[in-house]
Amino acid sequence: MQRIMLYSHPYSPNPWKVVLTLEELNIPYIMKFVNFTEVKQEPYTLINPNGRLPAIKDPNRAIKLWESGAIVKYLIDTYNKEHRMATTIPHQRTITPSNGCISRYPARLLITARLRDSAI
Ligand SMILES: N[C@@H](CCC(=O)N[C@@H](CS)C(=O)NCC(=O)O)C(=O)O
Repeated sequence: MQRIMLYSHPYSPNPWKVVLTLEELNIPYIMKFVNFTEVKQEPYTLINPNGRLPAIKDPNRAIKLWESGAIVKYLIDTYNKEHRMATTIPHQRTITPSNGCISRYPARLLITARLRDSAI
């Protein structure tokens, strides 16, 4: 598998949701930091026309993608082969926020336990 390119910034939160997802799913990646002064101009806007971080390029599927929630969903849908993250139980998938990757980590276990306790 070729490494995914993640465009990121050390001090902004949204790219780190993607990092957590890549790490959790053991997806190989390279992280490139982009200065905020460069996000609204080419070449970065050729990757993300919205001029915001994060964005990814996945050479395995020839895909460019932006919006952290969309990226997290794409990575899970594409690479979550061992179900390390999102639950496979349909009603719990519905309740787990689709763009809140944080909730898929230890908090997911908490949510699952609470759902079981409250018998939703
Ligand atoms: N909804 C977007 C928000 C992206 C966003 O606002 N990114 C910030 C950094 S966390 C950014 O790029 N700011 C620079 C700018 O808007 O010029 C996402 O979740 O990816």
